[in-house]
Amino acid sequence: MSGATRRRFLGAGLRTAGLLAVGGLACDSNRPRTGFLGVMERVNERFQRALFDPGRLAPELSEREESLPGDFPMYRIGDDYPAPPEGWALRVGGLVARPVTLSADALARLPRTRTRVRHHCVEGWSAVAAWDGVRLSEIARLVGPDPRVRYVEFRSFEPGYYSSWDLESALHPQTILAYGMNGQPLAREYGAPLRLYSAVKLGYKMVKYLAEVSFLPVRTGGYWEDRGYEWFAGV
Ligand SMILES: Nc1nc2c(c(=O)[nH]1)N[C@H]1C(S)=C(S)[C@@H](COP(=O)(O)O)O[C@H]1N2
Ligand SMILES: [Mo]
Repeated sequence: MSGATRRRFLGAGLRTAGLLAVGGLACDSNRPRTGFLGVMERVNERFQRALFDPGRLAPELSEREESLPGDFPMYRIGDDYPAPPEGWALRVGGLVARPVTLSADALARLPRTRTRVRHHCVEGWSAVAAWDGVRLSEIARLVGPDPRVRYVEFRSFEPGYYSSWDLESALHPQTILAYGMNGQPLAREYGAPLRLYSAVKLGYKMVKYLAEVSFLPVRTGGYWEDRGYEWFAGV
């Protein structure tokens, strides 16, 4: 078995374990991270963190492989697309040396990158788009996380939606804050003015309608994670 195949094989096994845990959560949905399941979830994080190779890049696809307009599903918890609050700007903070607030203009002035990789939703669909934005590692460089930081939390201005990531996945070169899609400004449906996008996580980890990024020493949860979905959710 090649390293990559073995990694995928183990990942699938761990994800199956995660799904079994989801079944069990229905009994105890108020306290999904305590007791036996909480312990299992921590073990899972340890395994997946050890398996994650921060230097391994997901294949960048060609323009020919982009999903046709209209074929990239819009998946969301709400019935409508939330509008950004007046004077929207991204807050970046937590345990950092230099917290900042970045307007759309300030973000556009930071080094720009494009990533075109396959998106995988836990529901089973996948699609491809080209995403333009700023690497999260660039944002980290700006704010200077404390050495104790191990997690990054992403909060949406869509009420209730958030997620938290391991630091290594957040700093992966194909993890970006995206403000453009397929050469156009990001549309409302896909998370305007700014969303998280990454080659290394499942869809539900990619918070749309971003309001705040926090570098933290402790792990928090997420909208779907708090409902029993696997926390690490690597691809
Ligand atoms: N704010 C917010 N972010 C979100 C969601 C959501 O409902 N609200 N859905 C997640 C899920 S499950 C997926 S698969 C992707 C879908 O992104 P898309 O609508 O651009 O396809 O966004 C993720 N980020
Ligand atoms: Mo999803």
